[in-house]
Amino acid sequence: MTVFEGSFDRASTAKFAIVIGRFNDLVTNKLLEGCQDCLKRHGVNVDPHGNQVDYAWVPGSFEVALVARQLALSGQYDAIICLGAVIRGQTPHFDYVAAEVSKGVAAAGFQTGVPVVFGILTTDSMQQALERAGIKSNLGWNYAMSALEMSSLMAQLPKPANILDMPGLMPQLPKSAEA
Ligand code: INI
Repeated sequence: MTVFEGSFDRASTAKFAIVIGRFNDLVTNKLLEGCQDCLKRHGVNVDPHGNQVDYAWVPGSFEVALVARQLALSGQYDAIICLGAVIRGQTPHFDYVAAEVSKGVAAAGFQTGVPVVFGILTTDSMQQALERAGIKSNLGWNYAMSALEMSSLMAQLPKPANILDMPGLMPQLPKSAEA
């Protein structure tokens, strides 16, 4: 039998997209730096004008999953990395945004078969977020490692026997084409 395990040695040929929320960009820009640093040190050309990494900026974490799903459906990427920072405030808003982005990012991966990395910090304070975005460690690095590992692992796994088993990849007919 087989043991499937991702490696980090095909990084120079893989293609990635990074979706970044502008909300709390003090934090998300730092996550992006950590992410790019890791990819670069594994041989990925992170230049936005290069041919390995595309970047999509969205208003906030709530929008991240929609864009990640669309990018994944394009079939152009080996992994998508979602970066955002949801920080608890005085109202329940945090809970709604955090719940939707976590469900949405998971759904984007399930529906498309493309690894979609959950790089969304959910913290009680800006201090906690900054500590995870460079002051103590930078989780952007870890998110990039997950993308490298998962892109390699998915490339090794057996493909679905039938394209119909991947409903997310079925073309959507316009309403007017339905009988
Ligand atoms: N977006 C975030 O990324 N982090 C937050 O902490 C946040 N809070 O707390 O409001 C936030 N809100 C914006 C949201 O993601 C959407 O962009 C907005 O609601 C428009 O759809």
